[in-house]
Amino acid sequence: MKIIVATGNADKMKEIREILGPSGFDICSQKEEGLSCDAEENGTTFAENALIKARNISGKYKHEDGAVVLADDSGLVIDALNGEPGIYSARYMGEDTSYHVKNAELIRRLTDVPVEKRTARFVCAVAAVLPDGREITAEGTIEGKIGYEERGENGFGYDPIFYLPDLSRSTAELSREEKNAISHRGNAIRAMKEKLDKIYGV
Ligand code: ITT
Repeated sequence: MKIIVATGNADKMKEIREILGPSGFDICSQKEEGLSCDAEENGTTFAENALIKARNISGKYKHEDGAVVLADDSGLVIDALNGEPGIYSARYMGEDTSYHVKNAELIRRLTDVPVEKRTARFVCAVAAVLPDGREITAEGTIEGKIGYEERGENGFGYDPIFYLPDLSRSTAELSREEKNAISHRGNAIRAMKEKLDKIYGV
């Protein structure tokens, strides 16, 4: 069975490929299939937005053999900012604003917030639309705290300010394998893979 990953984010695509690893599925990106998502992400939850993206690409894939279309909607939820940027994580301060600027602004907004109240989590909802139209979702999270400065060069997006107290490192200071083993995306994709393995007897 082919899995088409409905994301335009190359960093996410790379992580999803690594997390799925060698499997009974043939994994391709939407780009490799010449497809792109033009649906508005107007859902109110991560899961709704993941389903919107998966349905959009599934509706455009016309091959007889069919494919599972998998989409990831994710973001950073900061408790002291009432959950911001949340489902608006990619759009926060504008899609074209650099993450260096976005991260600096989030740190600035937390200036007076003490360490115990800087709790945050990355959330990832993964949705799959199967060739027969069935829809499945899975979710994963990772808990951490917003740091006082950017740290680390790995990962992408908000990783440099997402600090893991137990490891004394940001997720941008983890290796790819270390991040995937504990991340929101790792947890969500592994939960989804279990469901797909059951359905397809892989
Ligand atoms: P697609 O919709 O095409 O998949 P996107 O980047 O627009 O790509 P989202 O709407 O799901 O994806 O936005 C997720 C944003 O949340 C992403 O751009 C990052 O800013 C942030 N984010 C998600 N996972 C992250 C991670 O593992 N590390 C750092 N930031 C992350």
